[in-house]
Amino acid sequence: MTTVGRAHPHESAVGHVTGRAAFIADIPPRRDELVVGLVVSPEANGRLLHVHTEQARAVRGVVAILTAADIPGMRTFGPLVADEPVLAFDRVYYVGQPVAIVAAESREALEHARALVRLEIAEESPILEIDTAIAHGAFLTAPRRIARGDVHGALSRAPHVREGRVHLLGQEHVYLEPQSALVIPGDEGQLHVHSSTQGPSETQHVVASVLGKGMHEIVCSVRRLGGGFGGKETQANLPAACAALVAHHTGRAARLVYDRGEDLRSTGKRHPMLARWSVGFSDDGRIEALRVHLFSDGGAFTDLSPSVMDRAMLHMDNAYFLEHVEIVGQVCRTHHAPTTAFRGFGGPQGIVVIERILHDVALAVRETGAAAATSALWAVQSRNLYGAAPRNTTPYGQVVPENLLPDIVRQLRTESDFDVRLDEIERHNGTASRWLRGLAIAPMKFGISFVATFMNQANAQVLVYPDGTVQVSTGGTEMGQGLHTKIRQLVADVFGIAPHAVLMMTTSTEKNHNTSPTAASASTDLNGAAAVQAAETIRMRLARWALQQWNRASTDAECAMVRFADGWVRLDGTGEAITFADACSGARYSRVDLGARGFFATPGLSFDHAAGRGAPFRYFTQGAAAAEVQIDRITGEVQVPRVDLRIDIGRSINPAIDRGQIIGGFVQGLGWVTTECLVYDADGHLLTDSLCTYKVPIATDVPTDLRCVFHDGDGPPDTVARSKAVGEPPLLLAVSVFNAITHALSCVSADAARRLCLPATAEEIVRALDLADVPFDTSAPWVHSAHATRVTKAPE
Ligand code: MTE
Ligand code: LUZ
Ligand code: MOS
Repeated sequence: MTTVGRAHPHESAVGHVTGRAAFIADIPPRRDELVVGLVVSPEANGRLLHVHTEQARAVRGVVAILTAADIPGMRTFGPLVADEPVLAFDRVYYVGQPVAIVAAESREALEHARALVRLEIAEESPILEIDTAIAHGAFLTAPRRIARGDVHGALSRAPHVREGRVHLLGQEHVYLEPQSALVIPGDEGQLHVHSSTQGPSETQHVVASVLGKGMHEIVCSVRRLGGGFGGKETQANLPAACAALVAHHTGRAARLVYDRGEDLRSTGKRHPMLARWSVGFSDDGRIEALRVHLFSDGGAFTDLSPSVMDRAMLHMDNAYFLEHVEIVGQVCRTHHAPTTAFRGFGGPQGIVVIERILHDVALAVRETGAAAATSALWAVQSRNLYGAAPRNTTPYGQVVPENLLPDIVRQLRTESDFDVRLDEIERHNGTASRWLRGLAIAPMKFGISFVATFMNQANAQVLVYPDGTVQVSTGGTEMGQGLHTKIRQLVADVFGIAPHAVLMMTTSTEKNHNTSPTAASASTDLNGAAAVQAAETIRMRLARWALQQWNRASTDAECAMVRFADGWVRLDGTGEAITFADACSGARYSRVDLGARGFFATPGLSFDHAAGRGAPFRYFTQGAAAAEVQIDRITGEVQVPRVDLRIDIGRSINPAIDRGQIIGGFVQGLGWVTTECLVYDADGHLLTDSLCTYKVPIATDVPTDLRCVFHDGDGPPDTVARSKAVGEPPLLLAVSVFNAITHALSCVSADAARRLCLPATAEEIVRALDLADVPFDTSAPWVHSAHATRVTKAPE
């Protein structure tokens, strides 16, 4: 009996619900341990004139106060460009930027001293908006371009042309465990870093470079994360480096755990984006030419912004064939915390933009009377969907292999009863009801592989013990997504043993080095493949050993006849059999190596950044969603009574975990498109710095009727167990809810639909519906507003 394909519980399920699963803050303190906290900039922009620490140093129990001058190695770091200071030196660039580190014997001493550190800053006015950054020429990158065909010519030939723009806000990760690190000094200046990081190798690298040490002097371990969602792909590095600085200077263990408010204020979020477009289309809404200019808010430093922009541009096509197209993307520099990876990594922004463009086209088609009002959006979507060759190549030249989209969308329409419900909803909207309803589909395809080709690699270590039990270590980190459970199942199947005989060990750089962060949804594809490969090496050795015991030739062909199943090792077609455990102990006695390492590098990838062409993705996870919304016309409040999801994830390794990823990802996306609104004051202070003011979805926000179907498919032949990545793609399905809200507004007026920006908060909907006739002041500061007019003062 195989275990792959079964709904095994998450390896930490019991630990999570009982509270026994340990996070960084739960590791028992050592006797010499110091509590660490940061002093951060209260200003968004200015010259840092002086850091006054004398009074704070005098507090009893304070052991160290460190500033940039105390950094022995590199003062700046960054995954692509080392432009981010660990601690501010000559200037401050955002509210919440770390300036000094305080280490104390107790939390009381720490808080007392923190309040006494005084920062002297000569304030300057900050850039807080994409529009302002563009006006000032404040950019972190030069424009990048992906183009095909003759856009200029096609735009001038097109029967209709429209221009438009849409503004999307960011999103806070709200992982349950805030950023945390515990650093313990070891022999001869070595340091052991326990970090809640998605990228232990990068954390190791940053700590080493900041301390001026070799990477071999630093070990970074991660047992688990209390969620990451991209927010710990790079941004766990700064707190780890700060704790390491304390351990380095004091020789004592040092622990830094952000509180929620600090985490919300100091760490970067999803990239806000602004898109401007010109679209040329035929009478019936087929896109003939499209030019899009995307601007993202990269915050103060580069972080992963160029890669996020790449992925946004590479997902601008979403599910649609764009023959003549030009996509230009540029990252703006503002005085916010550096924006970073967040589930979808620019992909969600890219597809919201193209979906809005299709709405714009659909509304124009409706205005010309060329198509019936009913299903205008759906008609335009289907007219532009990727199809058979030649309508199946992306703007960057990669063919969409196994294009399942037409099939997925067709089945979704049937199972969601889409046409009938759409009719009924549009009829309803013609009545004078207080409730405005909407229904729309969003198709989705998400490219699997890191857009930086070199990152698509992984290694794994498998250790088999003489009692037939197995330990597996990979560079992949477990953040709740079920990676460890899936790898455990995969390895159990290689040996034909029960999953409980396999344990996933703490991720640590001393076992698996030079690894990529656990990200891009590809961790099972990468680490799972490496682990399977290592396990297969050992299985081969065991098969040879067994054949020798049975006095058989141990050729490759004979080895292939040895079966590992149900805890036994058997020779096909003979009665020869030995238990797996006996084989392991026997093989050890015969001095067979029962440990192996596996290495996997994704084959077949190529992407030329300069040309904007190539095949950056191994395959696409595809799906579609149909969402229904109901809007209160007076309050703007949105309810989501029903959602149908259909997604192709190949052959699921663990359907229970995958269902959890799909529903969890969808609901996280639902928050982004509806209620999660980041509000800053005019000086760049985050006003929504608690979960009272920043509204994430809770259980009661989950659609009442939420259906989730795995699209029937065989999966790609060359992925691990023919599975497909599942982590990020479902978040993109929540764009269906935004489409449904836009549809509802379009039943009132085309302008209302065109005004809507993201998130579609209640206030935003009321504003879009009718600027003149609303029961409250739409210039109120918390109305985030479509065309980027913005908050100028805090709500009273
Ligand atoms: N699921 C949980 N429970 N917690 C998380 O932090 N992160 C998401 C997704 N699902 C996340 C999650 C993100 S951003 C990614 S990239 C993938 O998991 C990473 O893991 P995978 O590659 O194993 O899918
Ligand atoms: N991280 C990264 C990612 O460095 N490159 C990517 O392409 C990516 N994609 C999704 C999430 N994280
Ligand atoms: Mo996920 S944004 O790739 O960590």
